[in-house]
Amino acid sequence: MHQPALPHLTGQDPDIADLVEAEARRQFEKIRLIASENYVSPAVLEATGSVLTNKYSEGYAGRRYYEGQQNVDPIELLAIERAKGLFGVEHANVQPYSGAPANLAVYLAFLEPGDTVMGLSLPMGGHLTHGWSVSATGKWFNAVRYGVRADTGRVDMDQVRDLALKERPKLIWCGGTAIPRTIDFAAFAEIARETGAVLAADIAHIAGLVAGGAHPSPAGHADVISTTTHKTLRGPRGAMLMSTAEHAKAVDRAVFPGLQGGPHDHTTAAIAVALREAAGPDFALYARRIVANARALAGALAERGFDLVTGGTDNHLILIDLTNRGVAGKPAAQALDRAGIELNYNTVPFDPRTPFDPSGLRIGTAAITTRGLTEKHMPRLAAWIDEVVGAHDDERVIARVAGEARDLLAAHPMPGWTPAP
Ligand code: DSN
Repeated sequence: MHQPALPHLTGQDPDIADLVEAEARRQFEKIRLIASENYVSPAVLEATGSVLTNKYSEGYAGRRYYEGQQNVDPIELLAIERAKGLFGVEHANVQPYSGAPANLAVYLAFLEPGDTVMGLSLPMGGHLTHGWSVSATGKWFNAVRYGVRADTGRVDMDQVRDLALKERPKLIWCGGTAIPRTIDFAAFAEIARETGAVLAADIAHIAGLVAGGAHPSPAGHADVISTTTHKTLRGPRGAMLMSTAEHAKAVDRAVFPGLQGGPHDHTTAAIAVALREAAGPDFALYARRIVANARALAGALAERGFDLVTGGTDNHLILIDLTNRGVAGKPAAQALDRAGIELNYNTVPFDPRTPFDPSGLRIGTAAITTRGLTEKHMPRLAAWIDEVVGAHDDERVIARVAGEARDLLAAHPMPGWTPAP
């Protein structure tokens, strides 16, 4: 049973309806550990599926290029006010379609083609749009990359400073997609100030933790903050850019008309709903539980001999280097998926293997925390991961674990869908 229900889809397009139903069941039955995913609330689903998808609203509230904005303007203004209140920022733009377009808008706001940008190298945990070579940001800008320390696996702040002093980037990114530790926004801000760079904090992964007070905030440190809205923040697929008042115009102009056309108003409404949820008292508890689960799972995995990058976690994310287990990330991730445990293979720092066949696994605890799993479940989860990684070609073990995982999750409701009685 979908909530909201899908009677028209089921009646009119059974092919798609069947696949949506199958996907809901898959999400219900799998232990979802992809660090960038979550389950949104029925209220967020309703807003996302509303008639707002029918509207065009190029421009900003009070300054649109289309008529009929009597309802869209207040929706977007509410989203903006909620973002500003939740993150303690002076300006918010809720129109970026997703994380990569949001980050591209940062380039457009602050850089000219060929200018120097500095970000965490992708295989060390950065993001494509922080200047990686295959991204437009690496092709159209002079990208220099910092890394993590070989001995700690943590961002090498000495290298960040030395590189910034040598290369004088116009823009410095902090944040990324596979960083298991707290980001020191104050230290990045000091380096940016010393070298005259704009500091952009990409908090896509940790936005929900920041909102819930479970991770320090970049507000007051970064000139601009970029985030998606669908990871730990538990909103719809979308993004936001936040900044100081000084940079508000540049950010807005870069998003529209610089990079995008009409905002996706249904997404804007769903972002507003998610931001209201994130401001509620339950969300701070949720954010703390995400971190508690990640710490408990990391501890249980380490006890079983897994080699964790940085030795553990401060946030929602765990990065496992499987080298000592004699199996690569991809076959391990595929076996775990068959065993009902969904995650992604990932590079680890200094990975001798390729990004498409790397040495690691990335785990995140946002979605399982939404399902109500707690620290007490983490040793069992670690045991399943251990068993499947050790027997990744033994389909009997894999099928047994898949059944056990299904049984565990049957007792934990999923927002947006319940199995037929
Ligand atoms: N693809 C996202 C992630 O999984 O981290 C980042 O864009």
